[in-house]
Amino acid sequence: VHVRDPSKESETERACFKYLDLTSRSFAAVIKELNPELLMPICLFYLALRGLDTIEDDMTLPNEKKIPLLRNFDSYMEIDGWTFKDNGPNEKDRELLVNFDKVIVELKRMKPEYYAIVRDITTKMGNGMADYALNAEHNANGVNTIVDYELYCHYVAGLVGDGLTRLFVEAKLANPALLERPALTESMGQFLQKTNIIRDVHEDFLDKRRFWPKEIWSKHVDNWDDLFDTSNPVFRRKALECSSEMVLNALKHADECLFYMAGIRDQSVFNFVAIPQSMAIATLELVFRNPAIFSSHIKITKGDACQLMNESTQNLRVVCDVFRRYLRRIHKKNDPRDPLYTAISLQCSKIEQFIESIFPSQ
Ligand code: PS7
Ligand code: MN
Ligand code: MN
Ligand code: MN
Ligand code: MN
Ligand code: MN
Repeated sequence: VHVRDPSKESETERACFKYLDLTSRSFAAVIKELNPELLMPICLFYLALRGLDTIEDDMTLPNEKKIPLLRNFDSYMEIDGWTFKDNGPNEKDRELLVNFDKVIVELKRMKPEYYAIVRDITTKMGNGMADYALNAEHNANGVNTIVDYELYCHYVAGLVGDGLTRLFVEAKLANPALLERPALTESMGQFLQKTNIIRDVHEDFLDKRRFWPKEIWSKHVDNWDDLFDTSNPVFRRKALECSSEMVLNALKHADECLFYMAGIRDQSVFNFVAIPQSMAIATLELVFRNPAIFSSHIKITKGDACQLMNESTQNLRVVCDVFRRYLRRIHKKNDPRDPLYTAISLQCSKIEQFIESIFPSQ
């Protein structure tokens, strides 16, 4: 196992690891365990995208400032000494942008093949975030159709998957055939991002941001705010039914995620991709038919996270067992009074059968 030696690192390299720790909850640990060939490139890829997301998430920045920053971020990250100090005081990741010049020094030291991938994804994500911010201004701060919802998830997560897959293949740590199956990569990002959007619905509501598509919620309530009116029992039931539809929509990516992971050839890369996916299926089970999502920020327990870490650092069979376990729990929690009861039940069976076909439980 590879261990970092901070005494052999440059000052800017140490700074990058410091901002990685400061800005990420779950990713810091898995990035630091990566194969040394990809450790620094993926750390820098993460910091570039985290910088972009810190601008996107800052609701104190007016769109006339935010949009050009997002669109030009790929050029700014090539300017020696560039920093950004205008994030609102509450923006938890503002320190990263205040010290971004140190990240830029390291970006310039990357292998050109890796840097080209990082730059390409940063360009595309920044423009996608800008399109969304502009569009939100005209649509009561949110997305309308399921197509728009999935396009947003593509910009902020599908593209990350694309960049990571190209890095894995370039480093010869994944099967190049993955590059010919972009739908599998897209599902990896969509599954993580959709789960995050379902779980964070209350936090985003407080920030006046809405990612749940109107095409879904309007089938359940007339006004978006009704979902958060926990004093009304009818709205409480409607909100749960609406969240069931969001969970069902996310579940359609699960089988392709398992398929993608079969293409990974390096243990450290496997751990890096499998841990977030296991956390996502467990989070999906936690949010399913859980009214607390509309009034608080919920998270899986430390104990469960710990067990998932151990299980996801073994092999695909064990990760499939994790998926099977949480799918059975979703299946059991499903309520016959839910209008989507049958659809959810069928979807769970379908994924369980897919797992059975690759790893029969004899
Ligand atoms: C480059 C490792 C592995 C093929 C910063 C990993 C926010 C869910 O709600 O902070 O803002 O607090 O928990 C990560 C596919 C992206 C998608 C995306 C970059 C998986 C900026 C992660 C992560 C592709 C946009 C969680 C998508 O953020 O959310 C690297 C394969 C960043 C991955 C955002 C979200 C990540 C996310 P919140 P988080
Ligand atoms: Mn964001
Ligand atoms: Mn964010
Ligand atoms: Mn957030
Ligand atoms: Mn979120
Ligand atoms: Mn969050």
